[in-house]
Amino acid sequence: MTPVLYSFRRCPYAMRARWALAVSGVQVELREVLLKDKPQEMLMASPKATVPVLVDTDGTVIDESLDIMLWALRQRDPAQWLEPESGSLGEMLDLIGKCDGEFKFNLDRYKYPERHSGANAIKHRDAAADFIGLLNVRLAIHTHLSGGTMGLADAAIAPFVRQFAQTDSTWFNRQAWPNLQQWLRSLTALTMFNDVMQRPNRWRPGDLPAYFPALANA
Ligand SMILES: N[C@@H](CCC(=O)N[C@@H](CS)C(=O)NCC(=O)O)C(=O)O
Repeated sequence: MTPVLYSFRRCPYAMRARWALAVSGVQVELREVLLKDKPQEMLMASPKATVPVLVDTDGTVIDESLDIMLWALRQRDPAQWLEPESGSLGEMLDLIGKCDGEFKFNLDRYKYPERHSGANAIKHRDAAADFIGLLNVRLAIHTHLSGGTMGLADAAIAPFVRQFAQTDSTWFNRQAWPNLQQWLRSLTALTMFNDVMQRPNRWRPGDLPAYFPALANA
């Protein structure tokens, strides 16, 4: 039996969960869903109805992306994502909390002002930019958010910074955040990120299982 992950390719929360699975090598059966037409199997496991959702072999359900990352990395952590070179795991979790809290709030209103009763996109872009500036300062010290190699915080935060960058890439590229821009370019150029962003077919009950990450010798 293999744990099941309900996922949506373009969701930044699902991306970071897949990234941790990819680096840990903990394999799941990947079920790609449509947010507009979520399968009953997923809704029964997690009525909260957000992706990603992990259903473990013993039936345990984990429906928060960060918890899925920790679940995978606590089983296998060959790249030591949970052992930052600089700072502590607690400090990484605090930084991720800032991303998921205030930064995500402003990102949503910058990206989709029409979905938030006509929020002022520029005001929210500039508020979100405070967090980007903070990351840029951290990245002047090390190439990654918690040292010289990639860790949990990089994978947990980069999918959201990528969304921020893509909202108006011309504007983003003009900003003076050289360390942050380089960090984002290098992370998204990784082969592993490419694997995380593979386009799966939509899952339907009865399909043959699609495993993620793919086994090297499969
Ligand atoms: N806190 C959750 C948030 C997950 C989340 O909000 N995912 C979005 C997609 S990116 C979702 O499923 N939204 C419900 C919907 O669009 O129907 C986590 O970290 O897993």
